[in-house]
Amino acid sequence: MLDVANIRKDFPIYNQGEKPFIYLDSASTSQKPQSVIDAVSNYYNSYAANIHRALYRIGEEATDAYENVRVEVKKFINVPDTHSIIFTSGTTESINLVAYAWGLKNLKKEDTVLITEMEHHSNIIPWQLINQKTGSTLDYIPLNKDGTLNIDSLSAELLSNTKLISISHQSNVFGTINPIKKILNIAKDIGAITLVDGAQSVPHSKVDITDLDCDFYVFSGHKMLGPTGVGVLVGRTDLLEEMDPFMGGGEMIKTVKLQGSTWNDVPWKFEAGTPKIAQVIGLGKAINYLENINLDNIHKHEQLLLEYALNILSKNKDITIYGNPPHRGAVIPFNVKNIHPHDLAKFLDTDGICIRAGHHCAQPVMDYLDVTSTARISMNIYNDKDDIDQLAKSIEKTIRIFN
Ligand code: 7TS
Repeated sequence: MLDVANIRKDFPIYNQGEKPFIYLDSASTSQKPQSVIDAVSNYYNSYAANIHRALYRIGEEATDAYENVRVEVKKFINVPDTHSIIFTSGTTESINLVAYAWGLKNLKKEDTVLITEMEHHSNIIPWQLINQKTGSTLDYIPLNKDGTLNIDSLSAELLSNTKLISISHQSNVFGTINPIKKILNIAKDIGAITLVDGAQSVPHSKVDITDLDCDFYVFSGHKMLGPTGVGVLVGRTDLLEEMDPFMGGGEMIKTVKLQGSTWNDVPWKFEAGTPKIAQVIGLGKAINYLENINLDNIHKHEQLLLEYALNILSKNKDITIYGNPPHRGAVIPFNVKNIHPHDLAKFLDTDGICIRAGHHCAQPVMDYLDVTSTARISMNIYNDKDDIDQLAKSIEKTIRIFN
Protein backbone atom coordinates (compact mmCIF):
# COMPACT_ATOMS: atom_id res chain seq x y z
CA MET A 1 0.00 0.00 0.00
CA LEU A 2 1.04 3.63 -0.38
CA ASP A 3 2.71 5.51 2.45
CA VAL A 4 -0.43 7.40 3.44
CA ALA A 5 1.13 9.22 6.41
CA ASN A 6 3.68 10.73 4.05
CA ILE A 7 1.10 11.53 1.38
CA ARG A 8 -1.07 13.36 3.94
CA LYS A 9 1.85 15.69 4.65
CA ASP A 10 1.32 17.02 1.11
CA PHE A 11 -2.36 17.81 1.75
CA PRO A 12 -2.79 20.85 4.01
CA ILE A 13 -6.38 19.92 4.88
CA TYR A 14 -4.95 16.95 6.81
CA ASN A 15 -2.62 19.19 8.81
CA GLN A 16 -4.97 21.57 10.52
CA GLY A 17 -4.94 20.37 14.11
CA GLU A 18 -6.07 17.57 16.36
CA LYS A 19 -9.61 17.01 15.12
CA PRO A 20 -10.00 13.75 13.19
CA PHE A 21 -10.52 14.24 9.49
CA ILE A 22 -11.61 11.16 7.60
CA TYR A 23 -12.48 12.07 4.06
CA LEU A 24 -14.35 9.35 2.17
CA ASP A 25 -16.03 11.42 -0.54
CA SER A 26 -13.43 11.72 -3.27
CA ALA A 27 -15.87 10.63 -5.99
CA SER A 28 -17.58 13.92 -5.29
CA THR A 29 -14.41 15.95 -5.20
CA SER A 30 -10.83 15.22 -4.16
CA GLN A 31 -8.58 17.02 -1.70
CA LYS A 32 -5.73 19.14 -3.10
CA PRO A 33 -1.98 18.83 -2.50
CA GLN A 34 0.04 21.91 -1.57
CA SER A 35 1.78 21.86 -4.98
CA VAL A 36 -1.57 22.44 -6.73
CA ILE A 37 -2.60 25.17 -4.30
CA ASP A 38 0.82 26.82 -4.66
CA ALA A 39 0.65 26.72 -8.46
CA VAL A 40 -2.70 28.50 -8.41
CA SER A 41 -1.65 31.14 -5.88
CA ASN A 42 1.72 31.57 -7.55
CA TYR A 43 -0.04 32.53 -10.78
CA TYR A 44 -2.09 35.14 -8.92
CA ASN A 45 0.91 36.32 -6.86
CA SER A 46 3.57 36.43 -9.53
CA TYR A 47 2.35 36.45 -13.11
CA ALA A 48 -1.38 37.14 -13.23
CA ALA A 49 -2.02 38.21 -16.80
CA ASN A 50 -4.37 37.25 -19.58
CA ILE A 51 -3.04 34.76 -22.13
CA HIS A 52 -2.68 34.65 -25.92
CA ARG A 53 -2.68 38.45 -26.10
CA ALA A 54 -0.47 40.18 -23.56
CA LEU A 55 2.79 41.37 -25.16
CA TYR A 56 4.70 41.63 -21.90
CA ARG A 57 6.74 39.15 -19.90
CA ILE A 58 4.14 37.95 -17.40
CA GLY A 59 1.58 37.54 -20.19
CA GLU A 60 3.99 35.33 -22.09
CA GLU A 61 4.82 33.43 -18.92
CA ALA A 62 1.12 32.79 -18.25
CA THR A 63 0.52 31.74 -21.88
CA ASP A 64 3.42 29.29 -21.72
CA ALA A 65 2.28 27.86 -18.38
CA TYR A 66 -1.27 27.37 -19.71
CA GLU A 67 -0.26 25.84 -23.04
CA ASN A 68 2.31 23.57 -21.37
CA VAL A 69 -0.52 21.89 -19.49
CA ARG A 70 -1.90 20.75 -22.84
CA VAL A 71 1.39 18.94 -23.33
CA GLU A 72 1.11 17.47 -19.80
CA VAL A 73 -2.40 16.18 -20.55
CA LYS A 74 -1.18 14.74 -23.85
CA LYS A 75 1.56 12.73 -22.09
CA PHE A 76 -0.60 11.83 -19.09
CA ILE A 77 -3.34 10.03 -21.04
CA ASN A 78 -1.47 9.47 -24.32
CA VAL A 79 -3.43 11.76 -26.61
CA PRO A 80 -2.10 11.70 -30.19
CA ASP A 81 -2.22 15.48 -30.69
CA THR A 82 -2.33 18.51 -28.34
CA HIS A 83 -4.79 20.18 -30.75
CA SER A 84 -7.46 17.72 -29.73
CA ILE A 85 -7.29 18.77 -26.05
CA ILE A 86 -9.82 21.42 -25.03
CA PHE A 87 -9.97 22.96 -21.58
CA THR A 88 -13.51 23.31 -20.25
CA SER A 89 -14.95 24.01 -16.80
CA GLY A 90 -15.46 20.30 -16.11
CA THR A 91 -16.99 17.05 -17.28
CA THR A 92 -20.44 18.64 -17.38
CA GLU A 93 -19.35 21.39 -19.74
CA SER A 94 -17.36 18.94 -21.86
CA ILE A 95 -20.42 16.74 -22.44
CA ASN A 96 -22.63 19.76 -23.12
CA LEU A 97 -20.06 21.02 -25.61
CA VAL A 98 -20.29 17.77 -27.58
CA ALA A 99 -24.08 17.62 -27.26
CA TYR A 100 -24.56 21.14 -28.59
CA ALA A 101 -21.66 21.48 -31.03
CA TRP A 102 -21.81 17.95 -32.46
CA GLY A 103 -25.32 16.80 -31.56
CA LEU A 104 -27.30 19.78 -32.80
CA LYS A 105 -25.57 19.61 -36.14
CA ASN A 106 -25.61 15.87 -36.67
CA LEU A 107 -28.57 14.29 -34.88
CA LYS A 108 -31.77 13.84 -36.90
CA LYS A 109 -35.29 12.69 -36.06
CA GLU A 110 -34.56 9.06 -36.86
CA ASP A 111 -31.39 8.91 -34.73
CA THR A 112 -30.89 7.43 -31.28
CA VAL A 113 -28.37 8.46 -28.65
CA LEU A 114 -27.48 5.43 -26.58
CA ILE A 115 -26.38 5.94 -22.98
CA THR A 116 -26.75 3.72 -19.91
CA GLU A 117 -29.00 3.56 -16.88
CA MET A 118 -26.01 4.19 -14.64
CA GLU A 119 -25.05 7.61 -16.03
CA HIS A 120 -24.49 10.71 -13.93
CA HIS A 121 -27.14 13.34 -14.74
CA SER A 122 -24.51 15.27 -16.68
CA ASN A 123 -24.52 12.47 -19.25
CA ILE A 124 -28.33 12.30 -19.41
CA ILE A 125 -29.70 15.83 -19.37
CA PRO A 126 -27.64 17.30 -22.24
CA TRP A 127 -28.93 14.51 -24.50
CA GLN A 128 -32.53 15.00 -23.36
CA LEU A 129 -32.16 18.70 -24.21
CA ILE A 130 -30.72 17.90 -27.64
CA ASN A 131 -33.47 15.31 -28.20
CA GLN A 132 -36.05 18.08 -27.70
CA LYS A 133 -34.33 20.28 -30.27
CA THR A 134 -33.60 17.62 -32.91
CA GLY A 135 -36.44 15.11 -32.45
CA SER A 136 -33.86 12.38 -31.87
CA THR A 137 -34.44 9.80 -29.13
CA LEU A 138 -32.54 8.55 -26.12
CA ASP A 139 -32.15 4.91 -25.21
CA TYR A 140 -30.39 3.15 -22.39
CA ILE A 141 -28.20 0.12 -21.89
CA PRO A 142 -29.98 -1.48 -18.91
CA LEU A 143 -28.45 -2.24 -15.53
CA ASN A 144 -27.98 -5.64 -13.97
CA LYS A 145 -28.55 -6.18 -10.24
CA ASP A 146 -24.81 -6.47 -9.61
CA GLY A 147 -24.23 -2.94 -10.95
CA THR A 148 -22.91 -4.03 -14.35
CA LEU A 149 -24.40 -3.24 -17.76
CA ASN A 150 -26.58 -5.68 -19.67
CA ILE A 151 -24.85 -5.17 -22.99
CA ASP A 152 -26.13 -8.44 -24.44
CA SER A 153 -29.69 -7.13 -24.31
CA LEU A 154 -29.05 -4.55 -27.05
CA SER A 155 -31.20 -5.32 -30.05
CA ALA A 156 -30.00 -5.09 -33.65
CA GLU A 157 -32.88 -2.72 -34.35
CA LEU A 158 -31.86 -0.30 -31.60
CA LEU A 159 -28.25 -0.42 -32.69
CA SER A 160 -29.16 0.25 -36.31
CA ASN A 161 -30.56 3.67 -35.31
CA THR A 162 -27.78 4.53 -32.87
CA LYS A 163 -25.75 7.51 -33.99
CA LEU A 164 -23.85 8.19 -30.76
CA ILE A 165 -22.96 6.11 -27.72
CA SER A 166 -22.10 8.09 -24.58
CA ILE A 167 -21.10 6.09 -21.56
CA SER A 168 -19.25 6.39 -18.27
CA HIS A 169 -15.91 4.64 -17.99
CA GLN A 170 -16.52 4.06 -14.28
CA SER A 171 -19.83 4.41 -12.42
CA ASN A 172 -19.91 7.04 -9.68
CA VAL A 173 -22.46 4.97 -7.73
CA PHE A 174 -21.33 1.33 -7.97
CA GLY A 175 -17.74 2.00 -8.99
CA THR A 176 -18.26 -0.43 -11.89
CA ILE A 177 -15.44 -0.27 -14.40
CA ASN A 178 -17.36 -0.74 -17.63
CA PRO A 179 -16.12 -2.99 -20.46
CA ILE A 180 -15.40 0.10 -22.45
CA LYS A 181 -13.50 -1.56 -25.30
CA LYS A 182 -16.32 -4.01 -25.90
CA ILE A 183 -18.78 -1.09 -26.14
CA LEU A 184 -16.43 0.92 -28.36
CA ASN A 185 -16.16 -2.09 -30.67
CA ILE A 186 -19.95 -2.32 -30.92
CA ALA A 187 -19.98 1.39 -31.80
CA LYS A 188 -17.33 0.87 -34.48
CA ASP A 189 -19.33 -1.97 -36.02
CA ILE A 190 -22.39 0.28 -36.40
CA GLY A 191 -20.45 3.44 -37.29
CA ALA A 192 -21.59 5.34 -34.17
CA ILE A 193 -19.68 8.22 -32.61
CA THR A 194 -18.47 7.56 -29.06
CA LEU A 195 -18.06 9.65 -25.93
CA VAL A 196 -16.52 8.23 -22.78
CA ASP A 197 -17.07 9.98 -19.45
CA GLY A 198 -13.83 9.44 -17.57
CA ALA A 199 -14.64 11.63 -14.54
CA GLN A 200 -14.27 8.65 -12.18
CA SER A 201 -11.49 6.87 -14.09
CA VAL A 202 -8.74 9.34 -14.85
CA PRO A 203 -7.94 10.00 -11.14
CA HIS A 204 -7.69 6.30 -10.28
CA SER A 205 -6.22 4.23 -13.10
CA LYS A 206 -4.07 4.59 -16.20
CA VAL A 207 -6.10 5.83 -19.15
CA ASP A 208 -4.66 5.61 -22.66
CA ILE A 209 -6.66 7.58 -25.23
CA THR A 210 -4.71 6.26 -28.22
CA ASP A 211 -5.36 2.71 -27.14
CA LEU A 212 -9.06 3.34 -26.38
CA ASP A 213 -9.59 5.06 -29.72
CA CYS A 214 -12.91 6.71 -28.80
CA ASP A 215 -14.12 9.89 -30.49
CA PHE A 216 -14.52 12.00 -27.34
CA TYR A 217 -13.19 11.54 -23.80
CA VAL A 218 -14.06 13.88 -20.92
CA PHE A 219 -13.03 14.40 -17.29
CA SER A 220 -12.86 16.94 -14.43
CA GLY A 221 -9.83 18.47 -12.74
CA HIS A 222 -11.31 18.69 -9.25
CA LYS A 223 -11.76 14.92 -8.90
CA MET A 224 -8.08 14.31 -9.71
CA LEU A 225 -6.48 16.50 -7.01
CA GLY A 226 -6.78 19.58 -9.22
CA PRO A 227 -8.67 22.85 -8.78
CA THR A 228 -12.39 23.26 -9.29
CA GLY A 229 -13.60 24.95 -12.47
CA VAL A 230 -11.46 23.07 -14.95
CA GLY A 231 -12.00 19.98 -17.05
CA VAL A 232 -10.91 18.44 -20.30
CA LEU A 233 -12.51 17.37 -23.54
CA VAL A 234 -10.36 15.26 -25.81
CA GLY A 235 -11.86 14.96 -29.26
CA ARG A 236 -10.93 13.50 -32.62
CA THR A 237 -9.41 16.49 -34.41
CA ASP A 238 -11.37 16.01 -37.66
CA LEU A 239 -14.66 15.92 -35.73
CA LEU A 240 -13.71 19.01 -33.73
CA GLU A 241 -12.88 20.82 -36.95
CA GLU A 242 -16.24 19.96 -38.51
CA MET A 243 -18.20 20.99 -35.40
CA ASP A 244 -19.69 24.46 -34.97
CA PRO A 245 -18.45 26.52 -32.02
CA PHE A 246 -20.16 25.89 -28.67
CA MET A 247 -19.84 29.44 -27.33
CA GLY A 248 -18.95 32.67 -29.07
CA GLY A 249 -16.67 35.43 -27.85
CA GLY A 250 -13.02 36.37 -27.65
CA GLU A 251 -10.29 33.80 -28.29
CA MET A 252 -12.42 31.53 -30.45
CA ILE A 253 -12.36 33.70 -33.59
CA LYS A 254 -9.92 34.32 -36.42
CA THR A 255 -11.64 37.34 -37.98
CA VAL A 256 -14.70 39.30 -36.95
CA LYS A 257 -16.54 41.51 -39.46
CA LEU A 258 -19.85 43.22 -39.07
CA GLN A 259 -21.22 40.82 -41.66
CA GLY A 260 -19.80 37.60 -40.23
CA SER A 261 -16.82 35.93 -38.63
CA THR A 262 -14.42 33.03 -38.99
CA TRP A 263 -13.28 30.63 -36.29
CA ASN A 264 -9.95 30.02 -34.68
CA ASP A 265 -8.23 26.65 -35.12
CA VAL A 266 -9.01 23.84 -32.68
CA PRO A 267 -8.66 23.66 -29.73
CA TRP A 268 -9.01 27.45 -29.29
CA LYS A 269 -12.24 27.49 -31.35
CA PHE A 270 -13.83 25.90 -28.28
CA GLU A 271 -12.19 28.05 -25.60
CA ALA A 272 -14.24 31.24 -25.86
CA GLY A 273 -13.45 34.10 -23.49
CA THR A 274 -10.65 34.43 -20.98
CA PRO A 275 -9.75 30.83 -20.21
CA LYS A 276 -9.51 29.18 -16.79
CA ILE A 277 -5.88 30.17 -16.56
CA ALA A 278 -5.14 29.55 -12.86
CA GLN A 279 -7.19 26.35 -12.82
CA VAL A 280 -5.47 24.89 -15.86
CA ILE A 281 -2.06 25.67 -14.36
CA GLY A 282 -3.18 23.94 -11.14
CA LEU A 283 -4.39 20.96 -13.16
CA GLY A 284 -0.90 20.59 -14.59
CA LYS A 285 0.51 20.20 -11.07
CA ALA A 286 -2.20 17.68 -10.17
CA ILE A 287 -1.13 15.60 -13.17
CA ASN A 288 2.52 15.83 -12.03
CA TYR A 289 1.50 14.71 -8.53
CA LEU A 290 -0.48 11.71 -9.79
CA GLU A 291 2.32 10.75 -12.17
CA ASN A 292 4.88 10.91 -9.36
CA ILE A 293 2.94 8.45 -7.28
CA ASN A 294 2.14 6.48 -10.42
CA LEU A 295 -1.35 5.49 -11.53
CA ASP A 296 -0.66 1.76 -11.23
CA ASN A 297 0.40 2.22 -7.58
CA ILE A 298 -2.67 4.38 -6.96
CA HIS A 299 -4.94 1.74 -8.46
CA LYS A 300 -3.33 -1.04 -6.38
CA HIS A 301 -3.63 0.97 -3.17
CA GLU A 302 -7.27 1.78 -3.76
CA GLN A 303 -8.11 -1.81 -4.73
CA LEU A 304 -6.67 -3.07 -1.42
CA LEU A 305 -8.66 -0.46 0.49
CA LEU A 306 -11.80 -1.38 -1.45
CA GLU A 307 -11.39 -5.05 -0.59
CA TYR A 308 -10.78 -4.17 3.07
CA ALA A 309 -13.82 -1.90 3.23
CA LEU A 310 -16.11 -4.38 1.45
CA ASN A 311 -15.01 -7.07 3.85
CA ILE A 312 -15.66 -4.97 6.97
CA LEU A 313 -18.95 -3.42 5.84
CA SER A 314 -20.38 -6.73 4.64
CA LYS A 315 -19.84 -8.25 8.12
CA ASN A 316 -22.41 -5.85 9.57
CA LYS A 317 -25.84 -7.46 9.09
CA ASP A 318 -27.56 -4.05 9.23
CA ILE A 319 -25.68 -2.82 6.15
CA THR A 320 -26.93 -3.41 2.62
CA ILE A 321 -24.29 -2.91 -0.04
CA TYR A 322 -25.66 -2.22 -3.52
CA GLY A 323 -24.16 -3.98 -6.51
CA ASN A 324 -21.21 -6.32 -6.69
CA PRO A 325 -19.47 -5.66 -10.01
CA PRO A 326 -16.43 -7.85 -10.63
CA HIS A 327 -14.31 -4.93 -11.87
CA ARG A 328 -14.76 -1.82 -9.79
CA GLY A 329 -13.07 1.25 -8.42
CA ALA A 330 -12.96 2.12 -4.72
CA VAL A 331 -16.57 3.26 -4.42
CA ILE A 332 -19.22 1.57 -2.24
CA PRO A 333 -22.91 2.52 -2.11
CA PHE A 334 -24.79 1.21 0.91
CA ASN A 335 -27.62 1.78 3.34
CA VAL A 336 -27.98 1.03 7.02
CA LYS A 337 -31.21 -0.53 8.24
CA ASN A 338 -33.70 1.98 9.67
CA ILE A 339 -31.33 4.94 9.23
CA HIS A 340 -31.82 7.48 6.49
CA PRO A 341 -28.50 8.04 4.69
CA HIS A 342 -28.70 11.77 5.42
CA ASP A 343 -28.98 11.02 9.15
CA LEU A 344 -26.09 8.59 8.88
CA ALA A 345 -23.92 11.18 7.13
CA LYS A 346 -24.75 13.77 9.79
CA PHE A 347 -23.91 11.39 12.64
CA LEU A 348 -20.65 10.26 11.01
CA ASP A 349 -19.74 13.91 10.60
CA THR A 350 -19.74 14.30 14.39
CA ASP A 351 -16.82 11.84 14.37
CA GLY A 352 -15.06 13.81 11.65
CA ILE A 353 -16.05 11.38 8.89
CA CYS A 354 -17.18 12.79 5.53
CA ILE A 355 -19.29 10.51 3.35
CA ARG A 356 -21.78 11.23 0.58
CA ALA A 357 -25.49 10.62 1.04
CA GLY A 358 -28.15 11.26 -1.58
CA HIS A 359 -28.98 10.20 -5.11
CA HIS A 360 -25.44 10.86 -6.35
CA CYS A 361 -26.80 12.73 -9.38
CA ALA A 362 -27.88 9.35 -10.70
CA GLN A 363 -31.60 9.21 -9.97
CA PRO A 364 -32.30 6.45 -12.54
CA VAL A 365 -29.91 4.23 -10.54
CA MET A 366 -31.87 5.01 -7.36
CA ASP A 367 -35.11 4.12 -9.20
CA TYR A 368 -33.54 0.86 -10.32
CA LEU A 369 -32.51 0.06 -6.73
CA ASP A 370 -35.94 1.19 -5.52
CA VAL A 371 -34.48 3.60 -2.97
CA THR A 372 -34.53 7.39 -2.83
CA SER A 373 -30.94 7.67 -1.72
CA THR A 374 -27.93 5.77 -0.42
CA ALA A 375 -24.83 6.42 1.59
CA ARG A 376 -21.59 6.17 -0.38
CA ILE A 377 -17.91 6.02 0.46
CA SER A 378 -15.21 6.59 -2.12
CA MET A 379 -11.49 6.26 -1.49
CA ASN A 380 -8.31 7.92 -2.65
CA ILE A 381 -4.55 7.93 -2.10
CA TYR A 382 -4.87 9.74 1.24
CA ASN A 383 -7.13 7.06 2.76
CA ASP A 384 -5.94 4.09 4.78
CA LYS A 385 -7.37 1.07 6.58
CA ASP A 386 -7.68 3.07 9.79
CA ASP A 387 -10.20 5.36 8.03
CA ILE A 388 -12.31 2.30 7.27
CA ASP A 389 -12.02 1.01 10.85
CA GLN A 390 -13.13 4.40 12.16
CA LEU A 391 -16.01 4.43 9.69
CA ALA A 392 -17.17 0.96 10.77
CA LYS A 393 -17.00 1.96 14.45
CA SER A 394 -18.91 5.16 13.84
CA ILE A 395 -21.61 3.32 11.87
CA GLU A 396 -22.00 0.83 14.73
CA LYS A 397 -22.30 3.71 17.21
CA THR A 398 -24.97 5.34 15.01
CA ILE A 399 -26.89 2.06 14.83
CA ARG A 400 -26.86 1.87 18.65
CA ILE A 401 -28.19 5.42 18.91
CA PHE A 402 -31.03 4.75 16.48
CA ASN A 403 -32.11 1.40 17.94
N1 7TS B 1 -19.67 12.07 -14.69
C1 7TS B 1 -19.43 11.28 -13.63
C2 7TS B 1 -19.23 9.81 -13.84
C3 7TS B 1 -19.37 11.85 -12.36
O1 7TS B 1 -19.11 11.08 -11.32
C4 7TS B 1 -19.55 13.25 -12.21
C5 7TS B 1 -19.56 13.91 -10.86
C6 7TS B 1 -19.77 14.01 -13.36
C7 7TS B 1 -19.82 13.39 -14.58
C8 7TS B 1 -19.91 15.51 -13.31
O2 7TS B 1 -18.69 16.08 -13.04
P1 7TS B 1 -18.54 17.67 -12.83
O3 7TS B 1 -17.13 17.82 -12.38
O4 7TS B 1 -18.80 18.31 -14.13
O5 7TS B 1 -19.54 18.05 -11.78
N2 7TS B 1 -19.88 13.04 -9.81
C9 7TS B 1 -20.22 13.42 -8.55
C10 7TS B 1 -20.50 12.51 -7.54
O6 7TS B 1 -20.46 11.29 -7.67
N3 7TS B 1 -20.79 13.18 -6.42
O7 7TS B 1 -20.72 14.48 -6.67
C11 7TS B 1 -20.35 14.66 -8.01
